[in-house]
Amino acid sequence: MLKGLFAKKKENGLDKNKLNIKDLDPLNIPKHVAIIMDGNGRWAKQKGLPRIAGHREGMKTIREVARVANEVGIKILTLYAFSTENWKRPQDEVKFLMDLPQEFLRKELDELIEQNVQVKMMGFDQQLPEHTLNAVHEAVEKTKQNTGLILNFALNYGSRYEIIYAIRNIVDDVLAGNISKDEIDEKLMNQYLLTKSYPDPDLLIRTSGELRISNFLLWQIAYTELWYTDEFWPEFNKQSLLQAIYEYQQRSRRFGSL
Ligand code: V07
Repeated sequence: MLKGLFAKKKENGLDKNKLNIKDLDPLNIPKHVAIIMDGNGRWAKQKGLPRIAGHREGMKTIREVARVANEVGIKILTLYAFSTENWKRPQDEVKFLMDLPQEFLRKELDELIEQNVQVKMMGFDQQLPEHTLNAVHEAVEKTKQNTGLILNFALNYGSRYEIIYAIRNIVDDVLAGNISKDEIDEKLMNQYLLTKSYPDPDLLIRTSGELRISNFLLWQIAYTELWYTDEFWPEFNKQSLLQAIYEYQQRSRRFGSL
C-alpha cells in the first residue's frame, strides 16, 4: 500500500531539485522567456553588503541563465534590467547601474559572440547616458549576424509608456493617411510596440517572491504563463530555469489535453 503510494509519487514528480536538460520536452521549449530580475538589493542586505554588490552578483546570474537558455533552445530571453521607474532611486545607485551594461559587456561579450548570441536592447534610449548607449550599440552591432539566442535587455523600459508611444505613432500614421482607423487591430498594434520583432513571451519569470508585473510587457503577456520563485536574482541558477521550463511544460501539457 505504502509502497504503491511512493511509486506513484516518484512516477509523477521527477525530483525537481535535480532536473536535467534531458528531462525537458525538446518539442515544447518556450520560444520567448521574459524575466523580472528582482531581489539583488535584498540579497546584498541579507549578506550585510551594499546594494551595488547585489547588482554585480546579478550580472553573474545573467551569464549563467543566458548560457542555459541558449543550450535548451530558447530563442529570445528578455531581461528587465532597468525600468523607467528606476530613475527615482538614489543618484549614486542610478549612476552605478548605468555603468553595468558596459561592465557586463566588457566581461561577457567575447563569450556571447562565441556562443552565437545576438545582443539586443529594448527601451527609450534618449535618457540613457552616452557611454551606456555606446557600449550597448557596439554589442548589438558586433552580434547582429549571429543566429543563436536573442539576449534582449529591457533598458529604460516601461510598458505604459510603450503603449502611449505606440498610440501616438498610430495616430500620426492615421493623420498622415498611411493607414485608416479601421485597420487598427491587435496585429497592427504589435507592429508599433518595441517588441515588434518578437513573438509574445510564453513564460514570464519573477524572482524574489514579489508577484507584481511592475509595468513590464503589459500588452504582450495577455496569454503568458507566469512563474514565480522566492529566490533572489543572484541565487537563481541553471536548476531554477530548468524548473521553470519544466513546470511550464506540465501546464501546457494539461492545457493541451483538455
Ligand atoms: C544590470 C545586473 C543584473 C541584475 C539586475 C539589475 C542590475 C546587465 C545589464 C546589461 C544591459 C544592457 C546590455 C548588457 C548588459 C544591466 C543594468 C543593470 C542597467 F546591453 N546587467 N544589468 N544593465 N543589473
